Amino acid sequence: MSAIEINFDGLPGPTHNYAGLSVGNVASQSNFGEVSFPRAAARQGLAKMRRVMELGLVQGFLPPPLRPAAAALRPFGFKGSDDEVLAAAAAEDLSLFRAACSASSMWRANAANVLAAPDTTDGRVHLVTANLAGMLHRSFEAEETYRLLRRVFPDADRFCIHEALPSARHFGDEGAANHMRLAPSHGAPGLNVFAHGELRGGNYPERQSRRASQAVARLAGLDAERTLYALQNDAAVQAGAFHNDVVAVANANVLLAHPEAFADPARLYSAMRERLPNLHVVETFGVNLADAVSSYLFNSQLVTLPGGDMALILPSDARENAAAWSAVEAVLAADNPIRHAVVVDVRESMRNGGGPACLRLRVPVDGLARAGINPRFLLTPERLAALSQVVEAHWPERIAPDDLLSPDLWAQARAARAALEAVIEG
Ligand code: SUG
Repeated sequence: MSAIEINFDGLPGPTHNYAGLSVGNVASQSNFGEVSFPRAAARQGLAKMRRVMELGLVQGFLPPPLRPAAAALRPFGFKGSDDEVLAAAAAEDLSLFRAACSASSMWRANAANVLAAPDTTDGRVHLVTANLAGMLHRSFEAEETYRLLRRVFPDADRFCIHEALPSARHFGDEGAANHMRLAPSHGAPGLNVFAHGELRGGNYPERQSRRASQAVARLAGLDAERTLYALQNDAAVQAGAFHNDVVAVANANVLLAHPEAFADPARLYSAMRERLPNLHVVETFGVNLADAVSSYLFNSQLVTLPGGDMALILPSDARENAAAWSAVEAVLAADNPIRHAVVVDVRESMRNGGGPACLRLRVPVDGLARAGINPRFLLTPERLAALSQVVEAHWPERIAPDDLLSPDLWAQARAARAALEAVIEG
């Protein structure tokens, strides 16, 4: 059946800031304490969504949850009004408070694993909410993400939304950022490749556990014959590839991966070729892991355009890195379906380690499933314009680290959320 893929982008929230919360994420660590620009972050996110729509693709969006999240702090014993909870947490446990302020839900590749209908036992699209157990601030996202996904995909005949796995390190699950689907086309049965880490004693945590990926496959009823598990390369994780989508991206029958992305690439690619004979593994040369991590070349979105060609939607950082850009030119000149390079500026997100691919959750749907999506979360030019207006009116221009402590900022974030909800429901 003919199917398309819809990218649902996370809208960067009004508290977007640089609190250095993610160990192993080089950008997040190195920009700790910098001034952030939430309005610019949201503008950049919306401009990317607009650019993808201009390519002729259907575009969805996912709103941010309320931050600071007083609700996430209450289980730790903080009591009173929301402002009292926030003020007490800021005074008693600043790092916990900062975790509750993060706008990290913008990186919706980490919202859930998405399993395409042709691959699941019951023929529905399955979304398994990610527990994001590896990072405290990200673990706060799971519950609301689950509720949001139910709201966006309400048609239970077409979609099955799963709650997150238990939130424990042994079941760490980072969602679609560590999952790749390869298939002759979006509507055909495909091969699901789950990339995962393991405890190897490195300085940087390995966030995705194989056990979690296996549970995801089980929950969705994936055919074991069409499911592969691939260990991430230790060197890539320790170079800052905290998610596999920092070093690899797949679309339909194309895999673009850094040569050092996986622990045993030869074995993985031959297992993939056995199941998908027309697989293109696109090689890149001359981009070392440090360049891959700083340019986010592999964190591009690889999309199929309506005419059938593929385009890479790259961060401007890849355009500015000589090694990365020569690799892009070589990829475009080589014999593979990737024909276009589209450069987008998502610098505010990049400074926290999130490129174009991190910002979106891809959902493959046929016509009936598409009709079952809540249209309020699909973009039209009008809805995009309305979102832009809310951002211009309510998102703070800049946040310096101490601003997070200000009740005025908390009030502004609440007003922004109310205005956004009014647009969504309006
Ligand atoms: O989980 N950064 C995110 C970036 C996620 C990128 N997503 C994908 N690769 N799919 C993370 O490390 C930084 C927040 C801070 O430092 O305030 C942060 O959470």
